Amino acid sequence: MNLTSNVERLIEGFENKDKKALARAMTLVEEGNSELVERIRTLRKSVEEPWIIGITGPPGVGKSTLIDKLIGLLLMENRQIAVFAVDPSSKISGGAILGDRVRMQRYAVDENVFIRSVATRGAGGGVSHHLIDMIDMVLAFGYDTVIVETVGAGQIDLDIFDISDTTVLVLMPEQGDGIQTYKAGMTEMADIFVINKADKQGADKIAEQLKVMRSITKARDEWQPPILKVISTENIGIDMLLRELQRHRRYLLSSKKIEVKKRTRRLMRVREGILSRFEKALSKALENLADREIDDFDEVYIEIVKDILAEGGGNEKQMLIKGISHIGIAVEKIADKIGFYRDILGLKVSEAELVEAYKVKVAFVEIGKTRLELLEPTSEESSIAEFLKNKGEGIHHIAFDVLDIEKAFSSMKKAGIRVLRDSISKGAHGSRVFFIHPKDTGGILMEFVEEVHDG
Ligand SMILES: Nc1nc2c(ncn2[C@@H]2O[C@H](COP(=O)(O)OP(=O)(O)O)[C@@H](O)[C@H]2O)c(=O)[nH]1
Ligand SMILES: [Mg+2]
Repeated sequence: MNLTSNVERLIEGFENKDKKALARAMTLVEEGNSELVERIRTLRKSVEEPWIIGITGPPGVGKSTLIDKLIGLLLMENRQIAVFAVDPSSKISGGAILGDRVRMQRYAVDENVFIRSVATRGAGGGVSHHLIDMIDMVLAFGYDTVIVETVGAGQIDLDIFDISDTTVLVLMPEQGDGIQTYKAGMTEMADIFVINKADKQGADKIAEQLKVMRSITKARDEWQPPILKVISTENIGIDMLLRELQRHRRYLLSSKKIEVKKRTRRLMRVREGILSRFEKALSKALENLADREIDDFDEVYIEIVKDILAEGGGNEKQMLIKGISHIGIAVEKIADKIGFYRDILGLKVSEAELVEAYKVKVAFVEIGKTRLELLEPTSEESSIAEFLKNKGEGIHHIAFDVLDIEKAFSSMKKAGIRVLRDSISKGAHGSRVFFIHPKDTGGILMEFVEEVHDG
């Protein structure tokens, strides 16, 4: 399935409010298909004033229970809610997601609620990147309220303050030595404090500690984070939480701080997008160079940059050309040439195979990431036979590897470039190809190939 129709299908699904399309988009995000996400992002208008709420805190304090109750209230306000539970990588809370699912699942079938867990990867994460893309997908789908549940550990939980408009830090009584031991920075950054499990002893003690902390770190701030006592299991205090969330949102809107939030998110999206592309390209480059001694880091760097540019800087003019797929060479007899390429140059040469449609036999010679395609005519009517008759052996065509053959084809047509056969046709191994006339290229017949995409 090629990219264009994939995107079209997904967007159609989004328009029809088909949750399956959204789930598919999520999977693509997790697989790192940033191209597709970018296309959806540009093609589909997203909710204009989304509300993004972060709920963070140590495992077991009752975040999921609280979110479940909050969903109930938000639904009464006609909000469309997407919830992301970030699966913590920490051992302590293993299995938390299953619990989250159970606790929130009564809403899983509600069409106004979408619940999804987000897996954290190993070190280096990439969670934030996926999360931002996932949030964009639900906003494009039409959800206007996003709740992100994260555990207070690791990078993602600091990022949550950048991702969310409002961040709620959930704590509970009997939390060891109190808030001092809690991850530095988190208490200072929260917009609202919730002391959940207020049915247990010690809630007031934590509230006092938070007040002291607030008077020290927030003395000059316009927004004084409220400290709320809540019993999520009994639905006590959730309405108060909703009111404070709304008050904070009004504060963001009236103080124009919402613009700062949006800007931070925009920059974060760029940073994460670049980082994730960079990481992908880096591992690919390292893999390609694995068998060699690498002294020249510039070489790796150039590989990476080339790869990133080819992977779709989205530049229309570049036609999403990834590189040279192969160079076609017309020969009288493949068998006569194998000795040179294989034995003298030491390159790998594939078995010759028949391509009926073009009345040729082809053998590929591998050279790094690209190949030579030796072409031998099997009939007098073959265009290769004609080529040999007119010009003798030599370079017959150059083939570019493109990401989106339809886009390449239509831009050629639009530019008035002469396209042979005037349609895209089937090439080897399920690929799709078209050719343009040598007159427009400087005397070389040019082929465009899109390899098969999965999905
Ligand atoms: N006593 C009491 N238990 C609660 C309260 N809220 C949640 N719990 C319980 O705390 C446990 C962990 O809740 P959960 O929502 O999974 O916490 P999370 O890990 O922060 O998402 C569950 O057994 C809940 O039933 C509360 O207000 N009071
Ligand atoms: Mg949870």
